[in-house]
Amino acid sequence: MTNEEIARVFGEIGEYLEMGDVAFKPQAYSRASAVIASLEEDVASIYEKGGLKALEDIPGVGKSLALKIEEYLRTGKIKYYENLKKKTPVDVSELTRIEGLGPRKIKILYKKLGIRNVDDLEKAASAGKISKLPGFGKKSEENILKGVFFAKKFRGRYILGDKLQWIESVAKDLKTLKEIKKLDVAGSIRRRKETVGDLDILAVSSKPKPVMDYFVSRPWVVRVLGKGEAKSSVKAENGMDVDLRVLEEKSYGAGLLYFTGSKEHNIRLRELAIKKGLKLNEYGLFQGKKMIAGKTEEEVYKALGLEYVPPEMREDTGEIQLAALKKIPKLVDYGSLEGDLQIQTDWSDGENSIEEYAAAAINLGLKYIAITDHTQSLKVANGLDEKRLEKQMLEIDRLNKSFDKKRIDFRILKGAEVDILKDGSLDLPDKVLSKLDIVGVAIHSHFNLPEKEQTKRLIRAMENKWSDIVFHPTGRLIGEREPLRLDMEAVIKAAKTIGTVLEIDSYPNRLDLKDEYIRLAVNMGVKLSVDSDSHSVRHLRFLDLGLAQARRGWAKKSDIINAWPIEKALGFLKKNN
Ligand code: DGT
Ligand code: CA
Ligand code: CA
Ligand code: ZN
Repeated sequence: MTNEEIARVFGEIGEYLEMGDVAFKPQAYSRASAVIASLEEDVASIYEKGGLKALEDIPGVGKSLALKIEEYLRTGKIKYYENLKKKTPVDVSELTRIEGLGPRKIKILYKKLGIRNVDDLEKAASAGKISKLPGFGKKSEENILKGVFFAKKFRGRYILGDKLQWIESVAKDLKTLKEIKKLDVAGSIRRRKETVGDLDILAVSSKPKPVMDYFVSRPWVVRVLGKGEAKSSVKAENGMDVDLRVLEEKSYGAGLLYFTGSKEHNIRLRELAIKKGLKLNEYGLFQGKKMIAGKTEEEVYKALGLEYVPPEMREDTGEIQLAALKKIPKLVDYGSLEGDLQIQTDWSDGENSIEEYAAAAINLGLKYIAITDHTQSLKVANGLDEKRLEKQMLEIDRLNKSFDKKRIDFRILKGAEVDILKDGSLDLPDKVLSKLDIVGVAIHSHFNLPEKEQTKRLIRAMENKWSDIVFHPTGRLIGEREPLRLDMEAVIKAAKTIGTVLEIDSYPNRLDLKDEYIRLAVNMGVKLSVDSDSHSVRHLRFLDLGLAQARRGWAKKSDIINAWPIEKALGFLKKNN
């Protein structure tokens, strides 16, 4: 459970070092931070089993970083980090989330104006002090104010995908207590909302007292916010609040329903109960004093005359009406993807080779992947030109042949994440695109065009005969960057007419398309793909987050082309070329 904390500290060290204009080291720390954040195994247990040596075996972790991890595990602190923080006491992680503010600018703002956090930043920008600094100007002051507004909206919320591993480890930790008979995570996390406020846990136990004692004394608890007989709240090491409620078995379903929410869904259900002369609360569904349902959620829905509603749909956006008609769609299942259509390798800005991705994908049970490295105009990502792409195709042919030979049922598709230029033309000529199985198109520049122009640009890219999929269509970065100004209804309509697939990018801070647009696309019969956007083999597991978003958008297997066998998926794309 310490992984997240160490990752955060290493990330901040990287940012501090960048402020100090150190050339090489910052990347080493940010890379190690990313690796540790997504490690399956807890560093504490790695260390316990193999000591310092085992820590050094973690990719990107050398001797000096391993020593720092050891120090943290032993003392709960890293002196080096504490010193950097003392020297420049600014909240780097909060400030770097503001678009356009990097460590260097943060340093100037601190040195010249004493800005330490987003509140200071807001005051200085509102007072017009920032535009007077060299290298800032009126425009960037305006942008900073916009960024502040955005950051404040996000405050106190966490990106689901960043916390899920930690959440699972907390649940596992609590389940080890023998007095706990059953345990589930509820709230927005169970609904798989893209950002979540706190962790709500429900448990069944006939002995709540030892459960409460155990909960508040876990080593990852930094503060007890409240302790009662059957409910307690704590603050965890990563800043998140955690609530634990103990329920009786006979009320567990009603409790789970209530604490899963959403609040709006609950209110609707309660109204429905009242209409039927019943009463619904977190203890059960009652007729007068008699409890008529409550042990399971299914039972409660049924007694209300409803079909079961999957947690991802419980947002009061029409799901209860569907449940009353027994028309809840069969949502796409977790783990049901056959392929992944967006992967960046070490040919551009990814960490792993094509071969390593193939091995990892096979391991996850996938049947095919498309290699979609960036193209030439994206220089920061070492984008591929025609020549290198041709070379990559040969490598893919070679690997596919080797699978045939070994009778492995797996295919690597040739693809690219082709940059959309300012006017909507594509970054590679048609004769190259025609050789690819998967042409993903994506916007990585000119984010600020007005809606009309941006919409026209994207649709023009979709109209290219060879484009198959729009990758991360709205370009948003949750808590960090607003979506592009796009007329999404027009984009989705165009996708329907042209036959373009729209992607659900599964990267935790993208989830793009988001639920609302997924529903719109599904309603209009537009096909989707759920891709990992991996930059490392460790990212392939994000696919389930994309599927969660797909389920929140009411998507079925028939809506998602890479949930289909490869021939069918390719057939669909070909038909539209
Ligand atoms: P979050 O934590 O902000 O991401 O969102 P939730 O949905 O997890 O909300 P939270 O943690 O405040 O409460 C958990 C669930 O408890 C919520 O989804 C529904 C239920 N709940 C909380 N407050 C109320 C309320 O005032 N009325 C009703 N009907 N349900 C409530
Ligand atoms: Ca919650
Ligand atoms: Ca809560
Ligand atoms: Zn991209």
